[in-house]
Amino acid sequence: MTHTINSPVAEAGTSAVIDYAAENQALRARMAYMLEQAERNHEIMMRHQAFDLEIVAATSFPELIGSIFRSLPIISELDGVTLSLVDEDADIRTVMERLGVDFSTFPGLLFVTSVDQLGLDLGARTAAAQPPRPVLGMFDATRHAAQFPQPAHRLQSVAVVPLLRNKRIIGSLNLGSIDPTRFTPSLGTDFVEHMASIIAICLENVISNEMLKYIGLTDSLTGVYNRRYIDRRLLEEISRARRQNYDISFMYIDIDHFKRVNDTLGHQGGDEVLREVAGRIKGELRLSDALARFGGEEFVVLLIDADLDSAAFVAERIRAGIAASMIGLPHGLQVSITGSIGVAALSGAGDGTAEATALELVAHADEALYQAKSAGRNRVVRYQAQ
Ligand code: GH3
Ligand code: MG
Ligand code: MG
Repeated sequence: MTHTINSPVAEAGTSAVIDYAAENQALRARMAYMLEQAERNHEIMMRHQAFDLEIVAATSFPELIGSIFRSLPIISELDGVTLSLVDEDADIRTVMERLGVDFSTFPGLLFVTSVDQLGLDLGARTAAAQPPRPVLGMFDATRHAAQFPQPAHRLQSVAVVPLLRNKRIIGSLNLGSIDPTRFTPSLGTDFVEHMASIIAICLENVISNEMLKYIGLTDSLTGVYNRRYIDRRLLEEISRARRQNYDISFMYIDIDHFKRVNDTLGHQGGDEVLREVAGRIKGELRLSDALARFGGEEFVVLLIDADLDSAAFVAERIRAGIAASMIGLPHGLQVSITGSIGVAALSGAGDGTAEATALELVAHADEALYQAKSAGRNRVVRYQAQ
């Protein structure tokens, strides 16, 4: 059905013929398109909400980073996602490594030592300066080499989004697409900024949690584990050793005549010696072994999958290492140190609770240490059941 009507155009002097059926069809198509868009937007929003929940729930650094790299490219349909973290003194990196984070599993995680390396437009950085905005535009292999060192795809456009916490720049979220129109300088950035703000909060949260965890488990003087860590680890390892039927051994190391060291070198000199001894012990151990300072000038080592013979062998190496050379101190001072070591082992099965077994193992090593002291110091004694 075709009608002639006076349309605004017609008022201008011409008349238009409107095909209602065609108009109807066009409107329907438009409606269907809008519905499709609305559904798509809704779906994107739902995916992002699920992503937000996922990253907020992450309790550890690797879990958070893993979630970001796994989920973000999918939900945001991106072809490259990397994360740069500002880590001035490599504290974050060091602590995460000490906590066992394997960085090789996160090739997209990049560390920089200063905010200037993030590729953001920092402008005049006065105290009142506005926080930097995301930088969107064409991908440039030279300019973006730092943010995308090994892009898996031929990126065409990128967004470098600052990660801000209380106006402090903690890093940047780097998004890449093979679509040249995906990130253009004129594009609104509310959405990526919102996403970056959630990621920044989660990052700061897990990083401070991991730092606290680390501080709670390490000895601040020497950087080796503390007693709390070993107490916990011993229980885990005893249970595992029983399930998997292997031996674990325990070493109690005490520096000989340490009071004299303190008396002659002062407490600070004594502290220096403790750090050096911790380093020498560590140098003789495997990655799976755990070294802790139990307090004072006493160290313990938990050896995994080591029977009494092999533990005594390692102990002898440690003893020799401590005594081998003088320890250098500031002002050209040098001191010669020895240590006594008691070793005990727990073989295979065994009964009793893990707690009772742990106490017994430590007590046995302590008893052997006592014998080493009585027998003249600077020696290794193995615990022998009476
Ligand atoms: P022994 O050969 O019998 O082990 O003799 P010792 O002098 O080492 O005896 P003991 O274990 O009783 O002395 C430990 C000393 O370690 C006492 C204390 O002054 C000192 N000490 C404990 N904690 C620290 C510390 O954190 N730093 C320093 N510098 N000294 C410490
Ligand atoms: Mg002692
Ligand atoms: Mg001592």
